[in-house]
Amino acid sequence: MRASILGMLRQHQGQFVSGEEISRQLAVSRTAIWKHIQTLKQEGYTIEAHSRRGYRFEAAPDLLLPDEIKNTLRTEVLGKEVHWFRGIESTSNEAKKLAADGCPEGTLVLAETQQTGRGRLARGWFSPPGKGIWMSLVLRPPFQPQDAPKCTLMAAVAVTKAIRRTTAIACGIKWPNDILYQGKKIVGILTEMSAEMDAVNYVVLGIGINVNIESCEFPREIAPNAVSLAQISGIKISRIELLAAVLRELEQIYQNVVRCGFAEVFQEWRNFSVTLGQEVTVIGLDRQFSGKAVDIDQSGALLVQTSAGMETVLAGDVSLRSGQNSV
Ligand code: BT5
Repeated sequence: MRASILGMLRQHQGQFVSGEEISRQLAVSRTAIWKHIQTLKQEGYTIEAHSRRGYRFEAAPDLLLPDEIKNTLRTEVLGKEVHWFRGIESTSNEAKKLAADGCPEGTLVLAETQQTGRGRLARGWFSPPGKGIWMSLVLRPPFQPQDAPKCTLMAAVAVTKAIRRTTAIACGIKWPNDILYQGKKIVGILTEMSAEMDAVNYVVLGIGINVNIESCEFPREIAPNAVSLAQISGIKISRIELLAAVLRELEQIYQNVVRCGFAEVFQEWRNFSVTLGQEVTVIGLDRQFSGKAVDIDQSGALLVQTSAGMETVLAGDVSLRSGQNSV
């Protein structure tokens, strides 16, 4: 109901809409409207209330609120259920809880800030308030468990396309989970799953996008290798527009993957890759080696030509020896 009231006020931007009119159109009492308006104000909306003229929408807060998202989203499944937090430990932890409790596919968890945002291997993810998109999405794909890691490549392609479309920034993908601009990381992706032997229960896609972070705000240890979209473009970027674009791209690609498999994702991934064709150093859990990244295989693993032969890299960190990035 709150979203409908908001929608109605927005339609009449700059003008008052009487409580009576809202009450008639939405079949809700004037007391209930007043209560919804109070909640909207508490969330940070500026709405002028006048005893005779009614309510006038003035401004929305710069927050990724569910009511705002509903007005902007152009998807059928992704983001239809949204859980928003001003602050949370990690959106992926929350999404995993919701997924285990049976939430629908496409459930989206968003936070303005994360206290203990996570990267891979228990690394941290810097998530300052209001400056990024810190999101986790629950998928329930009809894949075999061994296909789930390919979701990282799928998400990387979707986010790259959304960023390019929304900001015209020519970012690229570093295998497996980073989106970079001129060697600096804009986006990190963390794919986690719960599965049985032959079926996936759920996949949680955790995506962190540095949107409006200033260069001086990054902690010293990550500053040399990190950048935000606003830094690159020189203007403040609308988080909500970018979020809508990410979900739309992701939904289209995901639906296509479910119908036809990952071949198209892999081809697009190759086109956006900044890793292929480069001399790389691979740092795995128990060993390190160097060679030329030549392709990805059917499972999404990176193929690296070394002096000793072809290596297949399923997990690990890759640094580009051109000095481009070693995050
Ligand atoms: C990743 O790990 O890149 C995956 C990051 C996923 C974050 C999202 S945010 C929403 C969701 N909820 C979570 O709790 N997590 C997900 P990895 O490849 O391991 O990279 C981690 C490394 O990136 C760190 O060790 C830092 O060096 C660097 N880093 C941390 N925060 C960064 C930031 N905001 N921008 C760029 N680099 C960062």
